[in-house]
Amino acid sequence: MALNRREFIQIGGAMTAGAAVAATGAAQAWGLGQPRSPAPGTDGDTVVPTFCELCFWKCGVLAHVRDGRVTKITGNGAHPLSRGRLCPRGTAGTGLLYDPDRLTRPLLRAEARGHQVFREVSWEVALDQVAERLQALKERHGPEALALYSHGYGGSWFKTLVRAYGSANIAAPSYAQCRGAREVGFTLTFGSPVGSPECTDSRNARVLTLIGSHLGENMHNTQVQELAQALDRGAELVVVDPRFSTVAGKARYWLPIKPGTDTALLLAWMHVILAEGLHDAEYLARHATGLDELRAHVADKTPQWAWTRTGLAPERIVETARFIAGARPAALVHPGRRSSWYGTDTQRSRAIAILGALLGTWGRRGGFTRPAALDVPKLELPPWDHQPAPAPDMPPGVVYPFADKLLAHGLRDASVPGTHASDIRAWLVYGTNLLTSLPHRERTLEALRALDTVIAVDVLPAEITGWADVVLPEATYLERHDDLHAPPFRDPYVALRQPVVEPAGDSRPGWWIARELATRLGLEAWFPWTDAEDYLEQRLSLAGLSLAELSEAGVIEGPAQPVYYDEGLAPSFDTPSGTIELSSPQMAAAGLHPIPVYEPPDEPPPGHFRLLHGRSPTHTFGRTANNRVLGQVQDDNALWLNAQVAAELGLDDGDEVVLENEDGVVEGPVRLKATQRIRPDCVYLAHGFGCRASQLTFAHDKGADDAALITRTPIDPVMGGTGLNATFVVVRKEGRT
Ligand code: MGD
Ligand code: SF4
Repeated sequence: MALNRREFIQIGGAMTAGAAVAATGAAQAWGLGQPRSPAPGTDGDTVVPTFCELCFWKCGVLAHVRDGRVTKITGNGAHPLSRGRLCPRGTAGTGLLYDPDRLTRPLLRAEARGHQVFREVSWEVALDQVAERLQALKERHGPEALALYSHGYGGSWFKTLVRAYGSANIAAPSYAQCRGAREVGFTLTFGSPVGSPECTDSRNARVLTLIGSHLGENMHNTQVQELAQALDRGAELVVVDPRFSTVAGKARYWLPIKPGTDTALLLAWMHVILAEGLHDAEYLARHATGLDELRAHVADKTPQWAWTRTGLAPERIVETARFIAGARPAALVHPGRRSSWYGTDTQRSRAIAILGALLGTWGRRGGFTRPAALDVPKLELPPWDHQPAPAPDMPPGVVYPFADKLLAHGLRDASVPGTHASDIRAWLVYGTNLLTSLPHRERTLEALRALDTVIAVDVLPAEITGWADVVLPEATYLERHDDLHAPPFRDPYVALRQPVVEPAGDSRPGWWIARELATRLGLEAWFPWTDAEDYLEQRLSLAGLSLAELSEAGVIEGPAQPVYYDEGLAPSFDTPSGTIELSSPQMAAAGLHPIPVYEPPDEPPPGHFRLLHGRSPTHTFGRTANNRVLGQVQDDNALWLNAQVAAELGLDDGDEVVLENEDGVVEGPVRLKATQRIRPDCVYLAHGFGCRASQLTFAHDKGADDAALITRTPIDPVMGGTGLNATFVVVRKEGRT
């Protein structure tokens, strides 16, 4: 049974007695106890530094507060990721903070799951319920029957809770549905992943090649700033995309490649570079192995060979190969971010990495930096006292040999009765709307109907919360502390998330919720602190820092360090051979192609288009769709279709159309954007719209949801990622069949 779009959550019932736990003294409890004085030059505003959560980049922000309300949010000049500037979403945090639809009270399901009726309860009742359910689950089925889905920085508290409880079944869609294939491909090649924030050195690139990476629409603040800096300095762009993206408009070369054929182009580029001796022979001789095998492998991957596959003229392939190689090593071939495209994605990412190696870009200025993090040790915790069973995220008898994190869709499949021997019976869902982030929506619904227990921790009544038995309302990032952020980055730093204003209603910080649950479950030993400030103080003291100094500036930078191999940093590659592995013995040992092989994607059936999807600069997946500030800029998506094809189908720009996939799933209506900026064989949607949750009163029913149409996903044999660009659809005017 598909969920009816009109189905909704009725939140009813009065708050029970005792709901206002800790209503007195709340300022102290939530970390707002310190007096703050007005910031100079702000007309009386108090300015509090913290870091953003509108996406996962974690830029430093300055929240301006007056009379207990946030009036505006600006970039923290001291923070290495923002350097005083934010992207449009970062400035719109108030749209989340003051969203009238926010979850502000704990909720208990009042009727059977699927009826979507809740009653408000006190925190004691809600937390007792969760603890009782989890205790009973452990006794009956063992701790591994619990899966945690967690996406977002506040999830760290719940990861500790679930590990302490005894389950390692922890996953996020950011791996198998996003950058997992990229990280595995780069790790197989160089011994380390690209990471987040990416270790790309765009700002120093002379030629920057973007393969399906729509920087500027895909808005990661630092990356966009660095792209602008590079362009200012005269850098040139090569953009490979079936769509004339915004950044393609700034490129020297736009290569409108046939979707799914990028590996053919990459192999042909390698062919030209090696045949013409344009590679960095000295760098490869010092650092790489497998060059002879690679040379033999690409000998017949000529530009003519690639032409028939990619649709790109051979002369253009030769010209761009020479152009890119002419700038080496300042010739970054960008690794992209969401790499979950065709189920052949680790091999494509390997091909990008190998091309980068031929150009000598890894560890070189204008290529990739090799940063290290500031050393901020973690608190010592007791060992996890339970030996977790083998993860059930792969189907029985199937192994994806290089899957180094759990597969979110695999845990979902293990929650559908009868599919796996080792069943998952309960989900704790933190900050991820699985109905739109996982493909095969029907299967997710099947799991949600079958599970014994579903608990959601969220800030908004997203669709997933409508399926929960208990909904725990979290305070937003502007109302809470979280763990310290000290990632590897060119400028090493540690940043603090701290509350700026009081939590709305009876929402609570994640650290408090997780700790309360731990106490009820007898797991306090993994939470050896009284509150977040105590935790942060203890952790900072291990690094010789204090919370007082960090809360003042929001960020502390460490000493500058060398980040390039030829400028003082010793090269090291954490592969089995200790070299860059152009041909991968690890892959060969696992029975996989040691050098990427081009595998053609399926062709669309007659009358069908390949469905492509990407990002909008003012939104992050579905998490910002209800943000009324951002909605003023964009509140829905449009379906891009080639203008000539639209005319042939009798469709006009602005028409309302619907899409239907090969399995008969219909999505829309959605506005048509008839444009010459896309190839005739594909259509394009920005992801994150078409919201089905009626309680999100602003976003509900606006635009179309690409995820609902994804019912066929080739699986990457290397690491188990889902190919999300393998859907074919027909497009027709609404009402017409
Ligand atoms: P969202 O869909 O934005 O992202 O997938 P998700 O992580 O599921 O859902 C975010 C949820 O977090 C919402 O319910 C929101 O209300 C809640 N939330 C926001 N802030 C907070 C907070 O501070 N605390 C708590 N507790 N909750 C919060 C993203 C995933 O999707 C990713 S990373 C990628 S790259 C993939 N992209 C993608 C795609 O482009 N197309 C399709 N079809 N599927 C995709 N799946 C993947
Ligand atoms: Fe916030 Fe934008 Fe930075 Fe993401 S890129 S953390 S939304 S300011």
